[in-house]
Amino acid sequence: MKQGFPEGFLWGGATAANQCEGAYKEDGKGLSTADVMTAGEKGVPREITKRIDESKYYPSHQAIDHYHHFKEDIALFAEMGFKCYRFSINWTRIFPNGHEAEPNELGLKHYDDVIDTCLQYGIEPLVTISHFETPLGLLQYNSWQNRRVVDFFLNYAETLLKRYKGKVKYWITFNEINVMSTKPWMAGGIESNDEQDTMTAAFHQLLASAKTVQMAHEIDPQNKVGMMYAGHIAYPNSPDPEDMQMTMDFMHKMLFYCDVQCRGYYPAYKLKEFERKGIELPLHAGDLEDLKNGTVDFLSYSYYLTHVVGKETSLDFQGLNGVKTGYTNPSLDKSDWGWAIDPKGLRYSLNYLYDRYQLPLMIVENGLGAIDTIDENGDIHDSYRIDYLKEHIREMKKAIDIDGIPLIGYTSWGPIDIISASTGEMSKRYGFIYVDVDDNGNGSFKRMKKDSFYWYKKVIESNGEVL
Ligand code: BGP
Repeated sequence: MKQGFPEGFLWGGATAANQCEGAYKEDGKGLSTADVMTAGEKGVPREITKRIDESKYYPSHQAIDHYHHFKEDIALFAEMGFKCYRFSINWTRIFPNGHEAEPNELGLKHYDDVIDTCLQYGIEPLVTISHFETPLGLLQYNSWQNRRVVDFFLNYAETLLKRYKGKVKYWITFNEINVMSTKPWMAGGIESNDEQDTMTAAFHQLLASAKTVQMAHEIDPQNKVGMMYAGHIAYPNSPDPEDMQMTMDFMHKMLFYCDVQCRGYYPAYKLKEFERKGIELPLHAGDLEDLKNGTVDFLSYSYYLTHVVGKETSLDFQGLNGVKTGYTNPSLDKSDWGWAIDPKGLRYSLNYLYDRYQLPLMIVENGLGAIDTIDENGDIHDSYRIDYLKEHIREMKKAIDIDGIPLIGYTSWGPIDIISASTGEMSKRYGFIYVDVDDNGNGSFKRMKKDSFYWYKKVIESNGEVL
């Protein structure tokens, strides 16, 4: 039986429009929630303001100016041998306020050029339709708490599916759709501490996703549409069954998003929770059929770290909805930003998710945010990033060779340095390519190849054999 990564494995990298494009008001683009969020205390974007405070620096306003550098950047990705480039289309470039009937042609033209540039190099575009870029214009409707936003999203998705029919075959509806439960202001632009509001918004996104899957298959049967999960995988802090129960509760808080999109219905544990809490799903006639008929073709997820959950766990990582969790795992090292480094956990997560859903899997974010320095010769020796990625790719290979997991692709996060979502910083660098811009947006924007650029090129050339 053939060992190793399958022929046609989609090696590549992933970005998000709001974290790389900049040009936040160019060519008719409207404001998205990412454009009015600053890095709050401890560098975490907080509530969304309705306007821009001219005295502040907003990372998304220029980011690394990928909007004007995309040809150069994609050429560098092609030099590494990319088979796939995951990027998001910024909703507000296409519908500036989110609710217009007709699209902004200049916005569509930009992504025509990005997609054509990918295809020119034989790179498969993997388009994230919504990646934390909710139009500010939708806040007047209370954003995703309002069912009308489902229709606005479907109009946007249909515009893309028809415009790029035959050019884009791989789609993701929402980036890390479960982040609606952990950082709703980032995932959907809603500002509410009421769980009913959050679960209503989550339902509307899940419904929008399911209807988009059906539409994508009608428009082009070749379309493959995936869901995307922020892979919050956890271990119990001790063999105490109570810690195991807490770990399962932690996992369930976000796995239900995957259950709905991969199985087509809300799981019993979630419906029982809703009953206990008096939470009502805002169902209309036909919704449950839409969920059932709109299950995804593949499950994609981001994998950076694993959690430890239990009665005694430290609160390094703010408890998610009261569940005690933390990055403090004594058997794991941490990144410069305190994220547990757990390559073996990646193989565990692949098995866990495949066992649960029996769908093709794709890792669409994995990477090490680190401090990079340029030496006296102008070189960037990021051996720590090579080590991180090498170990994670080794575990992916075991998942394929030993566990028989149908892994179809790997797009590492930030193939080029881009803005960190959780901190708003440039200094948390992920790329194989360094970009000369600092945390305040100052620099030459020059692109420079790190050691990992040459290393990843060899990995792809050998289809994962040379690590
Ligand atoms: C994920 C997001 C990405 C990216 C990544 C890295 O949650 O989908 O957009 O930001 O996290 O995290 P950070 O940028 O905070 O280091």
